[in-house]
Amino acid sequence: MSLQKSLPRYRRLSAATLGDCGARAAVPGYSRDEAGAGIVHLGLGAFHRAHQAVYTDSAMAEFGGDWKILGVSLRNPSVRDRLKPQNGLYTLAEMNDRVTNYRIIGSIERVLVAREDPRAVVDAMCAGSCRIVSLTTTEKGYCHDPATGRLNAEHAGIRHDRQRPSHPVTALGFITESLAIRREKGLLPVPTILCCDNLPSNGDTLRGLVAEFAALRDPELAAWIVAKVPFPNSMVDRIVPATQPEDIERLREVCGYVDEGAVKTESFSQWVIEDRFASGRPPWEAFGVDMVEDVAPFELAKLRLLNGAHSAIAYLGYLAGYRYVHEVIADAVFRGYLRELMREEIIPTLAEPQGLELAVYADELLKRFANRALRHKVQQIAMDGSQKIPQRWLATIRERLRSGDGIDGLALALAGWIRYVVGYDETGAAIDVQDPLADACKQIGQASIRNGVLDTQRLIDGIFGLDAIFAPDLARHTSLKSTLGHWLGLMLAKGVSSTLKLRRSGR
Ligand code: CS2
Repeated sequence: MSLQKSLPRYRRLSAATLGDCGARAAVPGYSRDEAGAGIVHLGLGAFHRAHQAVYTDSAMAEFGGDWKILGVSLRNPSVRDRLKPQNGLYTLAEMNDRVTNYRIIGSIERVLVAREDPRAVVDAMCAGSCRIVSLTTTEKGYCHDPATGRLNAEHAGIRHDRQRPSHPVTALGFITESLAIRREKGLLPVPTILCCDNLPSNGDTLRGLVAEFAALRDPELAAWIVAKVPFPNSMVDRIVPATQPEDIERLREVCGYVDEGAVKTESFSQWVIEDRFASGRPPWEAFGVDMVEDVAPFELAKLRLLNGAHSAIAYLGYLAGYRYVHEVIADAVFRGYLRELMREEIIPTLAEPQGLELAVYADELLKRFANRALRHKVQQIAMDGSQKIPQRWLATIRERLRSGDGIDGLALALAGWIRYVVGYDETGAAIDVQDPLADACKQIGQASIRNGVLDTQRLIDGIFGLDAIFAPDLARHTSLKSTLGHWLGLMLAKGVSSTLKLRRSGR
């Protein structure tokens, strides 16, 4: 008997096999063929599939409605290639240290790849059925300067979209082109543009960027967009590590089918949205979504505490030799540092959101980070730090410096990022730094070597010269720079773990 014949054959998840696949996983509780599409989503990564698509799946199961999602990958065809043979179906694995629950999600109708056919995406965004355009393109997808929140007019994608507005490549280009067509032809309904990325005041920021970009083409279009199209702010929260081949393998073993589009996540999920929709929305609030008037307190708490701690874990943890978030949290010295960072430096800058006690929230975060089943790689969080640290750390640092409060722990994290982006670790091995500014940072690192030794003040001055990240008030702040110099010097001399231990014993 050949090996091929002796192996059990596994079916691939699809509309045709759904009935059989559902033996071990929950299946969509509605007829997918009867539901129409109502949402176009730009940036169909794992996060969207583990968050908004799940809430929308629940809403359609309970209340019906034409809210299926037309997913758009802006560049990479990989999600489309995985989901197409599965008719858009995929499995959500919710994992904690004891159990994993599997559920098949049916809310994605199909996937378009913008780079292959940009006009098909514009048409979908202009369709009468499209009532919401939502986005998770990650921080760098907004083509802006994180230090100011303003458009980066020199961005290659923006330059392209100005020259060829009918065939855009950026999210800003697609939104502007589709709204220009709606305005010109009087096409209804007016869609709501719902930003779901971890940006400060994400809806307002996106509206400002779209208006800036549209004004380059036609100031009246920009004014129309600002007057007519709502861009509610939202706070999204769910930890979604990238799916690994072993996750797909495990799903096959447990559930008995192959799913190339599976995503894994924790059981926790949160979504807070400002309830300003022009043309309806799914009844998400029936599934735990908070519809509020003002998202700001929730969003600041989440960005500064969860994402701020996450980035500290990523850079300091990586340098200390850890590869997964749960490993960093299992180290008592790191845990102590993070707890203190949140309680002593971050929480005092925050207004308490209604119904959320921040000290309890911070402790809960440490428990979420300790989830071993997720195997969340620190390198995933470390990615694109230049786009993340302004809202995660720098805003907090600025506020504390203004009010004369200490920034010791935050400066240590920032020193960790600077140490990391230089591009080699504590053993001298190269770090795979994934960041739009990776080359610039590496060059600054190299230019800071004097007689074979890294000159920390030169390095700090060079990095603070990156004005897309550091506004002039921080770049000029001498005491911040000297605190950073202290931590960087210690990290280079003794390593990150010893630096954290020395700091603890000195307190
Ligand atoms: C993480 C976030 O990769 C990162 O930068 O900090 O993706 C984080 O897991 C989510 O924001 C959690 O809601």
